[in-house]
Amino acid sequence: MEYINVEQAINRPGLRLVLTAGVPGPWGEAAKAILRLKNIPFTAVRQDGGAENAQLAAWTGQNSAPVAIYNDEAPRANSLDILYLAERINPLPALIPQDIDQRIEMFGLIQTIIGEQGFAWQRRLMLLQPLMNAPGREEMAARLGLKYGYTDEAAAQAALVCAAILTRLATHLRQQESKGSAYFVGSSLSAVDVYWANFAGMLKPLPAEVNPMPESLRKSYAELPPSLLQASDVILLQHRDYIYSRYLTLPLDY
Ligand SMILES: N[C@@H](CCC(=O)N[C@@H](CS)C(=O)NCC(=O)O)C(=O)O
Repeated sequence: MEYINVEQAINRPGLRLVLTAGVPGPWGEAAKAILRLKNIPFTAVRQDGGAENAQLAAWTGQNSAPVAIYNDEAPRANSLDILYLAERINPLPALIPQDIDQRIEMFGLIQTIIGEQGFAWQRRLMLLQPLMNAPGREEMAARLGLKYGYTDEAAAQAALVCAAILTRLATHLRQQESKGSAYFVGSSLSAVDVYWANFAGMLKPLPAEVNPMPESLRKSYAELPPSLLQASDVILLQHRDYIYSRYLTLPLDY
């Protein structure tokens, strides 16, 4: 993926999307997938994972990715704000259900996958644990740990929280399957399908042929404790593979 830097991006018109370069950050991958599904063009702007990203902080008030900046509107650093922006720029295909009950169901599921303390948040605490005292990684790990609430106690709990979430997501998909639907909500694609497809990589990354992520990162993702392996119902990855095959673009490009 070609990136411009923050300085080049600030005065550009249109949609700029700040993304972590070189790794498949699930929040960023999901934001890209949503924009691509809707055929919304964007300029990719570089963020360096775990680094200070001082210019990004000065521009957007925070230094994580993704951030969407649309013309001269305020930067959107929350994934759901980015989703709503995408729905506004191009309403079709709609990824937020019209039906209010389905909408409530969908946002609850999304928050459980991508939100603070959700699946990905907890999984990140697990991935940070071996880095906290790793030689040469201390500065990055300390920065990420501080930002995302790392404590040894939280990391020790994280696998069980993740497992409980995965079990619930799998139950949900099984219930949908019994009604003849391959989707999380109702009988068609919604944003939660796109999020889960992109976040399932934190359980099992897509293979190297379509996802050339750094080997060290792939190795750390592969070390799953028994509680997570047990909670990993095959339907979770079958859903991911189905959504990629029908709606999303491979190989990943970051
Ligand atoms: N608030 C964000 C989540 C942002 C987030 O967790 N970003 C991570 C993705 S791995 C990140 O940028 N990590 C690298 C860093 O903080 O430098 C959202 O709702 O989209």
